[in-house]
Amino acid sequence: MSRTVLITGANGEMGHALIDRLAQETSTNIIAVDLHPLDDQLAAKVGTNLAGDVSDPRLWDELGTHDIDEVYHLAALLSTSAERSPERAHNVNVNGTMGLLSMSRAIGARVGRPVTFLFPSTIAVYGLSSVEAKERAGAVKEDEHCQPITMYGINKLYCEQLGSYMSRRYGQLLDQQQDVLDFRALRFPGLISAHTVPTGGTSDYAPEMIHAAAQGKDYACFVRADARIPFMAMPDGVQALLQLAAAPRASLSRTVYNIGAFAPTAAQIASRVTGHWPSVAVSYAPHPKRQAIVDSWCADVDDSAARADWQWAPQYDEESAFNTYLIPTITARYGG
Ligand code: AKB
Repeated sequence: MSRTVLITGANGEMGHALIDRLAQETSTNIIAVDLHPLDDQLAAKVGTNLAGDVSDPRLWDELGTHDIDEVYHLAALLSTSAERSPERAHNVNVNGTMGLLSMSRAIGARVGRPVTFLFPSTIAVYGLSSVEAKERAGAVKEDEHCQPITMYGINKLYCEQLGSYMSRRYGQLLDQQQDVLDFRALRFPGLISAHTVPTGGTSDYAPEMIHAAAQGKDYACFVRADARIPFMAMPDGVQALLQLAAAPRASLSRTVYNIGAFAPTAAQIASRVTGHWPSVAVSYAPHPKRQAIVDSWCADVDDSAARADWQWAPQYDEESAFNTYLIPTITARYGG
């Protein structure tokens, strides 16, 4: 049976990876939305390609005419960008999400089955009050330490709750008669892709360092050597989204799940990088605001709920992420 999926933020890092993966399925019709026109190689892989702002009601109206089965709402202003333009972040991250949730429930009501809404949330929803508190907390569970200090974290935490509310209000959790929306969220760690370099995030130091080194460039890291947050290889991030989307609803004990893979310090990432590209130097020039953001995020996540409910297990740990995915693929990308 064929299905129609909507991907917002299609031009972003995860959009690229998700489209590459879904385009391999002949039964999937992809509607891609981004603020900017899609890259040519990406545009060739999607059925419908729309340029637009996710907070624009005209876009919701246009998308609402399609019989969409699944929404992957990837468009967002990430943590560093959101600190630079908090009002804009609120508009895109919150108003855009609310508009797409309402659009999804209207589609669900029209076609008579629930639209599955996949929401990428983040470790930015956590807010530890000090480095000592962060160390003490270790791997945090979903309901612990949810006191975000950034606009982005606040937006994402609120939208998790908004989506969960809408799912109860318009989904089978509350009323069998109104089963039109099925909201599911994943809290992603920092994602590292071998194909793209992120912009606007605060976990960007890891991918920036790796991609710089592969091009023979030194890197000045904007957080301290001892800064630690969880990371994940991009293929695992995409796999997690697809796996959660496909999980039987009855198996889900929550609407929001942590997922983890590995949690190195910046120094541990640097040591892998310089171990492989010894001519490259990594130095540390912490940026006070970005450092404070990373210090407030958890050092690691407890993802036992995802492991138990929908058998989440990352393919890549730190060793294999570097040795079998990142280093070989990035080396090939920059021509050895
Ligand atoms: C960011 O740094 O803002 C994102 C995230 C951790 O959600 N990569």
